[in-house]
Amino acid sequence: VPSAVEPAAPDVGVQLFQLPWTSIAEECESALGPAGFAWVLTSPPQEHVVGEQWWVSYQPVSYQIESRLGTRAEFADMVSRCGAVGVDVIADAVINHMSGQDAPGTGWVGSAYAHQGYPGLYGPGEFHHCGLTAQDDIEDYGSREQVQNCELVNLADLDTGSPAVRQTIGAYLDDLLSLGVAGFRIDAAKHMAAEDVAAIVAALPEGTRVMSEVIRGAREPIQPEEYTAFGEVFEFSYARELGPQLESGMLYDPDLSDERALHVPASSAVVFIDNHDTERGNAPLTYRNGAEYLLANVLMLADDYGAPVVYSGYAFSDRDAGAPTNADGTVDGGTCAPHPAPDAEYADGDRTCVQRWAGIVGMLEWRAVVGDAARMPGVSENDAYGFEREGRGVVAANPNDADASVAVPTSMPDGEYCDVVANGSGSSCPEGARVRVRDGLAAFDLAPQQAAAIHLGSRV
Ligand code: ARE
Ligand code: CA
Repeated sequence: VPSAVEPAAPDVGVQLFQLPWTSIAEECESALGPAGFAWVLTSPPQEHVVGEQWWVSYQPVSYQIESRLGTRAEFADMVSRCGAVGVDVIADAVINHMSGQDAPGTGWVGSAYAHQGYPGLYGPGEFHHCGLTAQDDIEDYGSREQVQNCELVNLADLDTGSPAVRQTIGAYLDDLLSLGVAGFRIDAAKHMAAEDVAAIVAALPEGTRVMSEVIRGAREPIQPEEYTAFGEVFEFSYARELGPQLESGMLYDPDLSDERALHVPASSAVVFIDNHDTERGNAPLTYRNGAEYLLANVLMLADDYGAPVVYSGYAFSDRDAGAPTNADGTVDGGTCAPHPAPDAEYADGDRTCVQRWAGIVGMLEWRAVVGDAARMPGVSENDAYGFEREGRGVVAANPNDADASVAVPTSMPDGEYCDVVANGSGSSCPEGARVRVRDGLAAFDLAPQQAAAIHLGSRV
């Protein structure tokens, strides 16, 4: 690696969906830390209703940090072990609502609950009773009042305008911070008035990272921009814009100014190709798409917009199916071997382990090398497309079904460079993974649905 190339820590996260704390701790040490991931987003850590489905995690019944994913001690151990290898933990905070069961029951740790009663935590007076729809459920996303004060799929909707409720939520978040988490994904943030979330965030220590889930919806009154004053937001436009390009096989440059249309400013954005909802919904590309999914992730990781989060879950054919469990009902973390990457052949329940794919790990190295170098205008040629991050790296992708070549203008020095997507890093590069730069052009020969990337430090 030339001395001019000082790898910076890229702000790339990974969502390890429904992975138990003990497994995340091991993953931090063996994969995430070494690859340079800056943060890991966990599934919700609090006590939840009992059930086989993954989504029980999104139905809190108390704020005890104990769930199918692990105990409080395991959570704390994960945070400290991840921190020791430079990986922050972002916890998924479910604070808009509690559980969505009509009948009373007992939670995972034994806490009793009723639809709007959580002994010692919240009583009926601390919930919204919107009175706007027959069942108090959200029916019309065009109504701000319904979206924020009615129930999202029957989930008991907390009165987040109430100082007492805000304080109880704040105490839960403080408890997680006391265990060392760096910040929170705010689940269903759209369903809380931005001023309510702002007030809850204002009470947290300065520097706490906040990422609000506000799904951008056309013609909806509540937009992500309302939530950027106190943190980042997940920008759903990003994947929505890339998906159709990949489906049509025609990649083109985004708006290269700082302000992309229908996107929050880059510094406010967390971007992703899919997440646990969209892979079960209308995401055009998921782990099932193998090479094409990797290609999409490579383009996202090469881009200069937002903080990317790589998604890693488990294979499923039933939308509701939870991850495999142990005899005691806790989630089994599974293993990452022996799938070659990317591999679309998974059995239900297999972990996809996207964070370990050579192309993903290689792109983290690439991103560290390119740092904040400008994204240059791209070129499309023979149905392939590529662009340079000025003077530091070049990426190219062929989203089509036939071989394609593209020559991408670059100011990188002439020479042979290693494709870090194929090779997983710029070192010990086999002949077949090399790309030549000559006279200001990087020449890529790409197989169908192949992406490739070279950086200053990958010169052979
Ligand atoms: C489950 C059952 C329900 C049942 C409920 C209560 O599926 O039938 O009524 O339990 O018993 C997850 C699952 C749900 C699950 C829920 C609670 O996806 O199936 O319900 O957990 O266990 C909207 C929200 C957005 C939300 C998505 C799913 O705006 O915030 O819906 N996403 C988050 C999480 C989800 C989670 C929840 C919120 C709840 O990421 O995983 O639900 O905590 C347009 C709008 C969007 C809207 C979208 C879908 O695109 O613009 O705002 O997203 O439609 O309606
Ligand atoms: Ca609400």
